[in-house]
Amino acid sequence: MIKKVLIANRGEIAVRIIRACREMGIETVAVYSQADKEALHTKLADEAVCIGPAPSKESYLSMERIISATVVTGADAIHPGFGFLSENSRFAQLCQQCSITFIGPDADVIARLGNKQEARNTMAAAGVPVIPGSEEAIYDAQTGLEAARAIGYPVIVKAALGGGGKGMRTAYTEEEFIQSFQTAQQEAEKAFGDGTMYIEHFVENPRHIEFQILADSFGHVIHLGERDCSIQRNHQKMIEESPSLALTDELREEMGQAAVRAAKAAGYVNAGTIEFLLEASGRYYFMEMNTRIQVEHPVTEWVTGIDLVKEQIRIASGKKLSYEQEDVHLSGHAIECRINAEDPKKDFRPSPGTITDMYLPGGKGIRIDSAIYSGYTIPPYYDSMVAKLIVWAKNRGEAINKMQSALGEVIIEGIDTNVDYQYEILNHPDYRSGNVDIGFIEKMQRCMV
Ligand code: MV4
Repeated sequence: MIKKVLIANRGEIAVRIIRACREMGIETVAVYSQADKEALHTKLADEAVCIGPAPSKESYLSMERIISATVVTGADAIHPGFGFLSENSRFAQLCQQCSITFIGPDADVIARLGNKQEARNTMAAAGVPVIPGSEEAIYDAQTGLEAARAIGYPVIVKAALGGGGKGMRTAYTEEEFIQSFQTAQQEAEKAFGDGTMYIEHFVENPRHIEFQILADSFGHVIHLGERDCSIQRNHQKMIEESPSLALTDELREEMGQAAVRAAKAAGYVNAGTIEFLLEASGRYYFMEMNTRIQVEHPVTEWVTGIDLVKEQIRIASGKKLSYEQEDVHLSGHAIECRINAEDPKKDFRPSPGTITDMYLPGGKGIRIDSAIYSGYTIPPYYDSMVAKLIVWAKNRGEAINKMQSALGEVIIEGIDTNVDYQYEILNHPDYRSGNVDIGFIEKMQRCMV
């Protein structure tokens, strides 16, 4: 039984987790940095513990400080949210050693899936389609060159410990390859302290489709359909939706089953996401698996009616899933826009500061997950995402109209936001017709300048 949860995060996701706990009758402990004394999560939790100065390294990324706060407050579990320590296998292991329930998968599963090259091989062995590529780790450019020749150009060189676009380079020719490999490897060594690389054929102009799964500790695994996350910029998603226009019911069924196989092959327990690249032809490939609750989880919650954070807590408490696959039906259409404190006119430069006045929309089919309020000062130390606006309607066209109407009502004074930019994306004929891939924003941006 989990009686008290420490939330090792901040911002809207911390608030989201506090709300789920409260509804379940579970006590909550917030941790906060000196920059977050006035943050909403600090105010909303039953208890709050200051864990250090503003920089994340000395607060939200400090395992010792977070574990200490857990022990001192007598919390029995930690929910890591996303980012920070959420996919850190050493942290999950530390929790286990301290008899604290980590609300997420086992440390060894996080570690195995965190190595993208190992994850790829695990999935291939389980019959999940992977992108043609190298089967073994590659440490030098010469070996890479031979692998690339066998795979066929264009190729992409990736860091085994990478993700989010770091330590990744494409090569269209042999001439280009050596340089690309070395640049990617240097970046990987700097970012992850590890130069283990692998190579894949480069899939051009795909969509990013990810499947939500839930897995309990009794071996039950279900999928909750997909999210189309193709609208992104520099590996930062901007708009996510469910279902995807690109999937037929047959393809959804097939990819969903592949996602379930993937989770089973990894020995996965808790909520997870299988990322796929989907070609226009309908061919799909496993890319990586995320072992955390994700920013865009609300679109899945709305089309399935399932509360993912509550399921995470139930699973971590050793309970069986509340749903079987037959209970899961996708209904209507949900879209999420991420509202960031940034200036799209200045290359999306972060725009922290004080919110002098604020009004957020509401009404039927509108959900706001945020941690901002009028008079709140957004600190400059953390992520620029300050709110998520999620809408639901019977179909995609109505959901787009509702989102535009809602974006039009948003007032956030005192800082710059991407709200008007989001509105423009939703106006774009290619977005409206669903004619998008992961290069959409880049192309739209080129047309604007
Ligand atoms: C790829 C790819 C094309 N082909 N792999 C981006 C981050 C990391 N998760 C893997 N990524 C990609 N891997 C092959 N073989 C294209 C990307 C990619 C991408 C993927 C999803 C969403 C946005 C993206 C933006 C640029 C590149």
